[in-house]
This record gives sequence, C-alpha cells and structure tokens, in this order.
Amino acid sequence: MMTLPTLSASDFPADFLWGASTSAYQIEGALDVDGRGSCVWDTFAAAGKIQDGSTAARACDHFHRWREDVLLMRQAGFNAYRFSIAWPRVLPTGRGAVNGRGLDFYDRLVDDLLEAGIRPMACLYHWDLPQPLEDQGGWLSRGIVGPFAEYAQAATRRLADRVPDWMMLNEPSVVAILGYGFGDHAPGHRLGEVGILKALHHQNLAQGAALRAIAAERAGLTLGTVLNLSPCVAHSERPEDIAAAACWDAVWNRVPLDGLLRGRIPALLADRMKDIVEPGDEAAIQYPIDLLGINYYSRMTMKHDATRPFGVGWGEPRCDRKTDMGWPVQPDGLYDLLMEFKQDYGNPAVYIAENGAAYDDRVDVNGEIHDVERVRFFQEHIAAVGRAVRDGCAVKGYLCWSLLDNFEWAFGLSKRFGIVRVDYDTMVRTPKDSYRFMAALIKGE
Ligand code: IFM
Repeated sequence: MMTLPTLSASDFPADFLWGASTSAYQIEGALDVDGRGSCVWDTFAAAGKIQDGSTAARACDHFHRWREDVLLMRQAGFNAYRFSIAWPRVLPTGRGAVNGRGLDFYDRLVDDLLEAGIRPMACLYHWDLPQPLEDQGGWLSRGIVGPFAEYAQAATRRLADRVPDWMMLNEPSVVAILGYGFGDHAPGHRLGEVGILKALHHQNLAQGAALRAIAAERAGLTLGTVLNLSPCVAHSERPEDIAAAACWDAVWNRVPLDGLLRGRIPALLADRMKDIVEPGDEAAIQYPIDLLGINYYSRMTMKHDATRPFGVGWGEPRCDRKTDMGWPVQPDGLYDLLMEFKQDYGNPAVYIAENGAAYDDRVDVNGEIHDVERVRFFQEHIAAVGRAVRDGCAVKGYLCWSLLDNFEWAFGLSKRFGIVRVDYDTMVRTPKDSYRFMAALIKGE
C-alpha cells in the first residue's frame, strides 16, 4: 500500500490562499434572467453539440443559491475564491450600454464573500463570448480588442472597490485550440493552425488592452490572467516526436506566456504568425502583471502526426492512473512545471488557479460520497506545490477545481469535478470526502 504525503497548511506561508475556482457559465444557470444576452455556448448547445444533450440553462442554479455556496466555502475555511463574470450579463450584445442588472448579481456575491472573509478573485473571460461578437468574427478578428477592454472597464468600475484581484482570461489556449482549431468547443470552428494562431494572438491583444484599461480605471489592483500550462513531453526519442513536443509547447504554453511576460512571439511560430502579427503588437501584448494564475491538470505527451495541425498528434502518456476525463494523473508534472517556470521567467508571483479531477463518484447507501481517488489527487498535487514552495517558487495559493460539480462544457453534466456533489434534479449540495479533506488541511485538523 502506498504512503500518501502528510500535509498541513502550516507548511505553507501564513498568507497562502486556499480555496476553489468556478466559472459563471458552468454553475450559474439563469441564462435568460436580468437582461443577459446570448453567448457562443448557448448557440453551441442549441445546435445539439453537448455530448449528453444537457445545457447550462440551470447548471448548479448558483445564480439563486450563491448564499449556500458561499456558506460552504466559509465552513471549509476557504480564504479565496475565483469566480468569473459573465460578459453577456454585463454587456448583452458584447459592447455598448452596460446592463446594470447583470452586474447586480456579482455585487451581491462579492459582498457576501467579503462578509465570509473570502477574498474575491474575479476572472473576466471564462469562455462565454457574447454571440453578437462571435457573429462579427469573435476571437478571429482584431475587432474584439476594443469590446473586451470596454467590458473590463465596466466590470471594474462597478466591482473593483471591493474586488482586489482581476484575472483577464481563463485558458486562452483551450479557447483557441478547441474553439477555433478543432471545433470541439464553442464556437465550433475547425480552422486548424490559422484559427488557433489568430484566436491566440487576438486574446493576447485583448488581454493587453484590458489590463491597461483597468489600470487606468483604478490603481492598486492585483492584475493578472490565468493560463493552463502543461509540460509537453515527447512520446519517444525519435527526433520528429521531440520536435512535435517542442512545437506543441510553443502553441499551448509559450504563445500566451511569452506574449504576456516577454512581449514576444515564440521563434518556432514566428513564420506561421507573420500575417497575423502587426507592427506594435508585441509591445501591446506585454504587461507587467502582478499575479499569474496557473491551471494544471497533467503533462501532455505529443508525437509527430503529419495529418494534424502543426504536425502534432497525441502520444501515449507514461502513467497508469487516469481520471474520468482520461487525463493522466501526474503530480510530479506540477512540481516540474512550477520549477521550470521559476527558472524561465524569473520567479514572478503565481497561484494555482485550477487543479482537480473528474471521477465517476458514487453516492453510498448513507448518501455519502467517498471520493478517495480525488482526495489522493489533491494530496499528491498539493504536496507537489509544497515542494515547489520550499524550493523557492513564488506560489501564493492553491484553488481547487472545482467547488461544485458543474457543466463540463462539451461533456455537459456527465463529468463531476466538484468537492461538493450537486444533484441536478433537486440542486441539493452534498460535500464529498474531498471537501472535508480540503477543510481539514486548511484548518490544520
Ligand atoms: O471545467 C474546466 C474549466 O472550465 C477550465 N479548466 C479545465 C476544467 C476541467 O476541464
């Protein structure tokens, strides 16, 4: 039997952030309430592209049950919570007149979080692009930059007196690759390399403009973004597999990282991006952020495949444990990632903004969920973060994904990532063992 690492919050800095992340579209529901406009995921779902046929129309009904959800976090001892603001609630057509009623919800949520002693960390874009903007080209168009900066300004104008931390994007590489390259996510374009690189670059540009708009609006905020970073490893020692892994690293990790932190397009992609990048863009995408959110799920094992964009296909990970998403469980990859990031980028402040696992949870006869695999997942990954902290990496917090089971995008309601189970018929919340594990860790029990 394997020995799991013993963990205690006292092994981490005293001001370490502990909590969870969620996103608006995945938990709120209430899609037609208070003047919200439509977004690309509404359209994608209406087109029948969600695998289990579900929609986010109700999701976790968090829009009406936020008090209960804040209480759950308070009872777990969380001191931080990252949520996202729904762009189509704030600007129903993507730009123009601000919908004050759309912001009222976040106003209430933020006040409640503060009262519970939980630091609100707002993310502006977690994938719910207003449909009218997609109709004008979405992330394929440079025209998106102005509307995103306007939205950032509107949200901060209302909430930044109480929300200290502002994250611009969540996982721009997933938006670009799955939404514009392969078509697995909304808006469902299958444009391959050019779609991916355009969507990546325009998110970088919009992010740069939004960061500057917010800084002009209010001083003293903690500004950043959230990237999903994965060490990319080669399937074999063959040179073409090694080259494929390096290319995928450039697409997945380096376009967002080098753009924001260095104002640079990765050399490996410069030729492919020469018609997308305009003079002045490199300066516009760089910004001296205060805090970077890192989402980590696993390493990526890549191999050469001439039939796929960038000539890169999926290899077979060297790992015998997989989650319900089929993703390998590789906690040492998180340690490696953090240490490599520290070395490559000069150790700026980061926090783990997402880390977690879907498992096919069972409710036992007593109504309890003993999600032992998820507990083990958290133990191992938090231990990896602890090692990185001890080895000098400036990690400021750990937020699990996710507080609640939720709408897992193209998988609908079929994949459960929560530390709290949601019964989608009754909306009853049931804390799992992983919730108790997090609470005990944070409280030092
Ligand atoms: O649910 C998603 C989240 O929206 C973004 N990061 C990965 C999670 C699990 O797939």
